[in-house]
Amino acid sequence: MRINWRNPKFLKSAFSEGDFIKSKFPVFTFCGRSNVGKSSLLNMLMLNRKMAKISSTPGKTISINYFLVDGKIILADLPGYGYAKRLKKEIDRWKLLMESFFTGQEGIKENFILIDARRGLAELDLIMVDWLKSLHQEFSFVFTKTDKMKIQEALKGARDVKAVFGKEVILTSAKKGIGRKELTNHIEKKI
Ligand SMILES: Nc1nc2c(ncn2[C@@H]2O[C@H](COP(=O)(O)OP(=O)(O)OP(=O)(O)O)[C@@H](O)[C@H]2O)c(=O)[nH]1
Ligand SMILES: [Mg+2]
Repeated sequence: MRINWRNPKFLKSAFSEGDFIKSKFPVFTFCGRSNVGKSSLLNMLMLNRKMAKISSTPGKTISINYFLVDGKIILADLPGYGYAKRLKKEIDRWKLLMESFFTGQEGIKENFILIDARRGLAELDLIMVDWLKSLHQEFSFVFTKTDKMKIQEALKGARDVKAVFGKEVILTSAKKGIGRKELTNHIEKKI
């Protein structure tokens, strides 16, 4: 289905299960480490620099932000993990919210796990992968910030991920607008 990406709308922020969207629309999520570039990538997709908030204090709010695009699909900006300065009780809140989201949110079609292309998959990302698998959730990998490295290195990283997981990696840079078409095509093919 074709989507007009120029027609996004912020729906709401969810802080607990009661806030989840009762959706008849397919939901695509964006998850990954704090500061990996989730909100920036969403803004690249929606061609709007201000739609998803890019905060200067990473990992500050533990909420899920929903966007409706073209009245057809929902994109969910999930709270990041791995923020070093987070308190234990905040980590527990993150776990609780994520667990109830992945089991309780209707219509989740696919989850994009964003990985900083320079870092590759770290331990917490692997835990996320295992967790999504155990919940029978579909996922794909997206490399972010590829503008910060040589393209050959990013491609090698993507090949390494493919060798382990058997999945193609979508290479992106929100700064340079790289990978937008690939990502939008990927989503449009799924609905
Ligand atoms: N060079 C470069 N910087 C980027 C890119 N994407 C995001 N950034 C920067 O990385 C920082 C974090 O970006 P965000 O989009 O806020 O990351 P996030 O994953 O949403 O962070 P949290 O919501 O705090 O978990 C910001 O300073 C962005 O400007 C990119 O493609 N290239
Ligand atoms: Mg963010």
